[in-house]
Amino acid sequence: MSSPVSGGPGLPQQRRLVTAVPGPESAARFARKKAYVADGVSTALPVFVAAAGGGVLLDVDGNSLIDLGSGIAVTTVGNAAPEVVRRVQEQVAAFTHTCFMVTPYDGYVDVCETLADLTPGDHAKKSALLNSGAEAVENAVKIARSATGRDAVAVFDHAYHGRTNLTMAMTAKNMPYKHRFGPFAGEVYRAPMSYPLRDGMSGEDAAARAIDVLDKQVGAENLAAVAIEPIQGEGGFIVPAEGFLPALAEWTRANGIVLIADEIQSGFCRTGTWFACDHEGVVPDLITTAKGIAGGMPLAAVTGRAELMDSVHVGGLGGTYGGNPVACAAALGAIEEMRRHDLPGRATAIGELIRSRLLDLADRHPVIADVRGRGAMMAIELCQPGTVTPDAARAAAVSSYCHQQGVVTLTCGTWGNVFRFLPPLSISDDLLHEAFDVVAAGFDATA
Ligand code: PLZ
Repeated sequence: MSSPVSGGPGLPQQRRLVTAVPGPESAARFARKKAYVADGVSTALPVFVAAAGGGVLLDVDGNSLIDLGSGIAVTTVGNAAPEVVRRVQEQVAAFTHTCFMVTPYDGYVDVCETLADLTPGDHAKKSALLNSGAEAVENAVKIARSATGRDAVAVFDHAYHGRTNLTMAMTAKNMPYKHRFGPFAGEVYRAPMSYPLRDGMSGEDAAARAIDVLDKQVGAENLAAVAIEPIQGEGGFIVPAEGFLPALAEWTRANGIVLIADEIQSGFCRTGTWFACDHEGVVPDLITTAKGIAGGMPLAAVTGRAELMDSVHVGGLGGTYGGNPVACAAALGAIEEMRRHDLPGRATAIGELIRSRLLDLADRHPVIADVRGRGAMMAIELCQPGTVTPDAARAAAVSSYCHQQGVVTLTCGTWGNVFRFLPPLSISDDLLHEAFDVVAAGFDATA
């Protein structure tokens, strides 16, 4: 209802509370949300945003909050990043849509060429552009099935791949993603994930365990694809033990199975490299990207070996909006920001700062059973002290404390007991320190 306020990095970079959080303006808007928006669409923090940029969100009450969520790992380059705004404005004034399947345009091809360059591996690559992460995963499975002539798809415990019918089947957690939404797509099989805190296994042993399950319960020759998040996102920021991903990649290669890396949450500089696969030199056959790719505009992609991508018949891939010109302009702007400001390097530095703050916190609070993650994708898992029994209530309590103090935090995990930190890479060290002071105070206040 209100007219937009300018955001971007020019917004005052501060935490400043002028009302309770949420304030009266947000509360009034939330009542309208209740009246007109389906209850199934929930919100983590009922604060309505007026502008955002750098490392802050400005709400309609005039509160300035520190952002440790980036809209779930989307505004990696910062909200309303200058190069995204500039290119979107230019594009939106030139034309907003033609449908690439009707009459093509440069932006789409530019994004595909850039993806071929940035994604892991030196082989010839091609891409198809879609609207959402789930749609990218669906298309990766279509391509893998078409290329192999096989049906089965393997996924992992704690996996999250989306909310469409096929991707619900691929997602592990029932509540809230799958409950009462079945029946689900068939030929999806689940293997045990490497979860160092809970299984204590080496990467090689955890891979052998997963491969044995797939071999015995599905059969390698029936598998079209193995889909995996190289660092699991919604499932709890689970970083598999070193060696797990390379062993899996070797097995899929030896058996003609398409390895799909779902880098929708971990990709585009988030973990300190362009893609999380880069940390162990894993080269997937197909990679799915979305979120951080376009600075907040809806865009997703499947990128992969040219011969796999081209196994699909002409006309077999597409969609009305996939690779929309405005979203492509945003992606080119976001990638320009990532290159210009060395955002992989910035993510590494942010990761070091966060890790040291979290290790310090873990020393003082035995409820923190694990500090993990890479780059600006960090988390702590909360358990009853001395055990691995999840403590979701504590995670919720600390998160709610942070929200009230003007720090936007998110939780995740199969048991809801993981506190995750995904700041925009445009955030300053000062704001990060201030945010972690608040997180620390949250642990003290709820002890
Ligand atoms: N694959 C690895 O992280 C999206 C989901 C939020 P879409 N994660 C955030 C929610 O509750 O809906 C995600 C992901 C990974 C796929 C997806 C799906 O991406 O763009 O949300 O469809």
